[in-house]
Parts: sequence; C-alpha cells; structure tokens
Amino acid sequence: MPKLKLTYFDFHGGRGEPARLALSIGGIPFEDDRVAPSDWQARKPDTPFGALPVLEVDGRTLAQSNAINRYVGKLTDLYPSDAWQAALCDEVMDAVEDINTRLAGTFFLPEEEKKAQRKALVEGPIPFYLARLQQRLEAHGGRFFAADRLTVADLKVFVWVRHLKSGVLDHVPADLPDRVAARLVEHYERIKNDPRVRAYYAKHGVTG
Ligand SMILES: N[C@@H](CCC(=O)N[C@@H](CS)C(=O)NCC(=O)O)C(=O)O
Repeated sequence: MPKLKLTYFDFHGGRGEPARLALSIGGIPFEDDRVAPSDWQARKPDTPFGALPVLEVDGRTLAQSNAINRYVGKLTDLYPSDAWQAALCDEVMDAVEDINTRLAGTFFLPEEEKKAQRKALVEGPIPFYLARLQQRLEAHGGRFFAADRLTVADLKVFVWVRHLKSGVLDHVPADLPDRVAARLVEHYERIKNDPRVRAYYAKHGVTG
C-alpha cells in the first residue's frame, strides 16, 4: 500500500471529507494533515492549483477532490470496477461539485450580498440539485447511487447533505433537504448510520 498523506482544512466536512471517510472505512492508514486557517496562505503556493484537498501518494501529489475520491475509492473498493457503474459514480460526484462550487462562491461575500445570493440558491439551484440527485438515486434502486453498494459517490452526497442539514450555512434553512428530497435524506441517514461512518465520527469526537 502506498504511503498516503491527505491534506485538507481542519473541519468535519467539505471537499476533503469523502476521502477521509473512504480511507477510514477501507482501514487504510494515512496521515490526516489538517490545515488551520492561519497556516493556509503560507501553504497555498505549494499546492498544484492553490486549493485543497491534496493527496500525497509516496511523495507524489494529486489535487482535485473528485480525482482524489476516485483514487482512494479504487484503493478501498469504494469505486466500481465496472465502467458504467464507475461513470454513474462520476456523474453524481461532479453534480455535487457543480452545486458546491456555487455555494462556496458565497462564503466570503459581504453580508448583504451573501444573503441575496444564498436566497437565490435556496429558491432554485439547491432544491433543483437535491431533487435531481434524489431522482438519480431512485433510478438506480433507491439505496445507493451506483453498483448497488456503498461508493465514494454516496459519501460525497452524504457530506453535502450533512452540511446543508447542519444549520451552519446562514440563510440556508436546515430543513430544506427534508422539504424537497425526503428520500435523499433517508439515504443520508443510512450512510450516517453505517457502523463504519459512525466509527469514524466517534473517533473524531463528533456527535449527532
Ligand atoms: N475543484 C477543486 C476545488 C478546490 C477548492 O476550491 N477548495 C477550497 C476548499 S473546499 C479551497 O482550497 N479554498 C481555499 C482557497 O481557494 O484559497 C476540487 O474539487 O478540489
């Protein structure tokens, strides 16, 4: 097994979290390098695209969250070997990335602008993506997004829905997923209650 170091910000979510979860579920040891906000500007120039997550594999560097998810998914058997099922996984992970990028664009806006942009997202794109992800889930059997088993796509959607439901996003009602995509929320609950996911958060002292 290669020597792995996963670098991401020091919180329990975001683009680096699916890979942390996958490696933990797969029982693959890795250095969990968590960057404090105060250290980021000094470290940013050393990353391939000035952003995190970054995965080091035997000293070689890989950026882009979904590329990292696919790579760790292959190491952990959480990415399908069948080409079509793998493509379904990619579709879902890229869809989450599309909406995540729009939400992330509001993070550092002045308050009034942030409020206006988030209101627009809540009235259109976020419910749209929740509903369409739910449709894709149901089209593939309703339990998992691909291959009828847990994959990195499930982990990526789980992390996004978890973020929405956490209530930490100002102007984004925490009950939005429940209101527009109840069966996607059931998927979120199923992943959350997977004993391996529970074990990961218990290890990090995260409750709820
Ligand atoms: N497309 C990239 C986006 C990476 C990205 O924007 N990461 C954010 C954190 S989730 C970041 O590093 N922000 C800090 C910065 O851009 O300075 C990916 O999927 O990894």
